[in-house]
Amino acid sequence: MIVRDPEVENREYPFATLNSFITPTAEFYLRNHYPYPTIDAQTWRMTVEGRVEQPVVLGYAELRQLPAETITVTMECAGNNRSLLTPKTEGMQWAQGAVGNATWTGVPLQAILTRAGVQPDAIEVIVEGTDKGEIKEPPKPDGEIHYTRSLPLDDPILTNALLAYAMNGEALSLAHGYPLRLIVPGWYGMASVKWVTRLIVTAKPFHGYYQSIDYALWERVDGIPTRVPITTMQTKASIARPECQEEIPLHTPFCINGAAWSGTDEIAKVEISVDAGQSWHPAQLLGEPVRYAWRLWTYNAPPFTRPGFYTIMARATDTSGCTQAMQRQPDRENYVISHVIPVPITVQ
Ligand SMILES: Nc1nc2c(c(=O)[nH]1)N[C@H]1C(S)=C(S)[C@@H](COP(=O)(O)O)O[C@H]1N2
Ligand SMILES: [Mo]
Repeated sequence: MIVRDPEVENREYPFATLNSFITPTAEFYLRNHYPYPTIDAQTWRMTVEGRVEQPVVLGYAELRQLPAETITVTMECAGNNRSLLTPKTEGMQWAQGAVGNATWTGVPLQAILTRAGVQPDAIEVIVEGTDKGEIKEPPKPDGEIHYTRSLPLDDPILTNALLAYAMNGEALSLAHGYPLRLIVPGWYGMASVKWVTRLIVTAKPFHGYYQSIDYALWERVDGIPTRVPITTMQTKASIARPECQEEIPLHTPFCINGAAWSGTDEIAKVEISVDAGQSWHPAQLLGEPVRYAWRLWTYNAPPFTRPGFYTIMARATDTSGCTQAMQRQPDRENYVISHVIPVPITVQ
């Protein structure tokens, strides 16, 4: 694992080593804003409050007895690939490994909300984590805050959101949110709140720090830049090997491999270019499509016959026909990095 922060545990997967559909838990990236909270499963409770018919309080043992579901979900941090942006931007300087694919087991969020009974005027559910701390850079509220995000109640994604207590068939580790974390399939990782203690059903749009200041971006509405929370993962292919600056032997066939994912659709195709985007060739998609999970792919490249510097690229197209852009949209600032990223290699 590559460590990205000496103070709070933040580390990423060395993406070049990608070789399995499921990311082993020990290799799954970690994104933490605050030190780990102290959790005692005996006394831990999750409450459901706000615009509900009856507030609900659930303990760990009780939650684990409710009807459960298991889903395979690829989670990518909205800042993944940030270190490859020029000019440099603020934030954790992730390379390619702030992404992973795991199975998650838990109770559908919807089932818990139904149990509490959502009042007719409710529009969002706020999900609060136990972890807390002080924001360092302004604009910031005074004092400590908890990591908190909300989900709109009318978004179709709500029916797939899971309150998970297990990851890859084992009890969730503290680092990944023990005892309970939200998993929002198809959305960037910031929505999947760890160490969940409180669900607040609300009749007003939520504008917490991690909703409207951080993990938000500019979207043009009638031409006006408007602040909106980051949600759906954009369609993207990422090259594992060759790595940036890798040396490829002359006159030798070589393999290009990686993964591709999309928050809304399945991956329809991945195309490869070994000539800086002049010509594109289809990669082979491995395995079967799994909704909300990435698709591994591989491409057997013909040998280079002349030494020199080359640029390889991969671009994904999803089943609704959307292909990754070649250029970055500047409105996205330091988040949602989904344009085609060139990988320079040397052939000798
Ligand atoms: N409570 C809490 N939940 C959180 C975070 C956090 O710092 N605190 N980080 C979020 C972000 S930005 C990401 S990308 C994912 C990372 O999940 P992981 O550490 O299990 O990989 O958790 C999200 N949920
Ligand atoms: Mo993230």
